[in-house]
Amino acid sequence: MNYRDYLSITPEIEQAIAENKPIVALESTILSHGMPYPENLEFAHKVEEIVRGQGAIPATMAILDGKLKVGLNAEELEFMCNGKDIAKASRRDVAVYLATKRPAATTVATTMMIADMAGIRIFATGGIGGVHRGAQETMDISADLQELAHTNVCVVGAGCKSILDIGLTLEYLETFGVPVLGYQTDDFPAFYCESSGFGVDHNAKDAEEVALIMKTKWDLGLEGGMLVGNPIPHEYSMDHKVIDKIIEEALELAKQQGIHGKATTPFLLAKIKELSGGDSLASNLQLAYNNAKVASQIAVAYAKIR
Ligand code: PSU
Ligand code: MN
Repeated sequence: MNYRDYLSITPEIEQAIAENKPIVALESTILSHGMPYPENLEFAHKVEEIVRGQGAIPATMAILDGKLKVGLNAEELEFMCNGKDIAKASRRDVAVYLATKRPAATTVATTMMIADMAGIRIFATGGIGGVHRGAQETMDISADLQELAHTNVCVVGAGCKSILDIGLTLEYLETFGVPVLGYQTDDFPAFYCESSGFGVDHNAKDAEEVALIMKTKWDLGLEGGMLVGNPIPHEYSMDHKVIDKIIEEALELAKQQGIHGKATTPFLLAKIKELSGGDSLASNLQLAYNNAKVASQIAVAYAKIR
């Protein structure tokens, strides 16, 4: 068997791949471990509608029934949003969950992996994982960053949350040769906030420019992904001071409770939501919709020139 035997691609997406139509990969960890039910289900459908509205085809990924699923039907989306015991699959977990047929949600890393296997080059997410604060001691660095280093997929996200050390995350991406573009901004976005105070390599003026940079990179045989930092729309951007205080509190709770490993990110996300009384969820939804829109525009532009 080879990797293709593990892929289960919907007929619509299979045809779109064959005809070089624009496709946007979407992750499922944001559904299973990043948002409460039923808001996550409403989000899952709406984000797919936004992609379609821009003339692209959505491909939400998951690991189900021992298959790498590319595109989920309504029943599968419902399961990813409300099912019991859904694991979180990063790169190291993929073989385990396939072989043991355990249902699992895909992170940025595994969504990139599956997209690459299927030949999908653009992916919209909320925010990426990165170098955690205190990583000098804990060595907690998300596998998302190594995936960006090696896998040829362009990820559109609202930067990363300041649960991470944003400066070190950007240093890591530089070391591994990952282009970091701002989408119509000079400043790397900080998820809930439009800006982080850290600069990007290049301010991309539009979707066509991002698509051309993707094509040029891969024409050159430069392996690895790209990160497009797309800021949260101004009207939904949260106050730095407010969100930073909440994040500090969440980090302190994680420390007190001895949370570590793959539980860290979901724990922090849930606490932030709890402590912010739902404001952060509203912002999270809006930034993810905006990423889906921009990623779709990039996918349309890329399909024209690839
Ligand atoms: N950051 C968020 N929301 C998320 C995640 C990260 O603001 O939903 C999810 C993504 O799926 C990301 C994963 O790929 O968490 C990273 O987990 P870890 O830090 O364990 O690698
Ligand atoms: Mn980690």
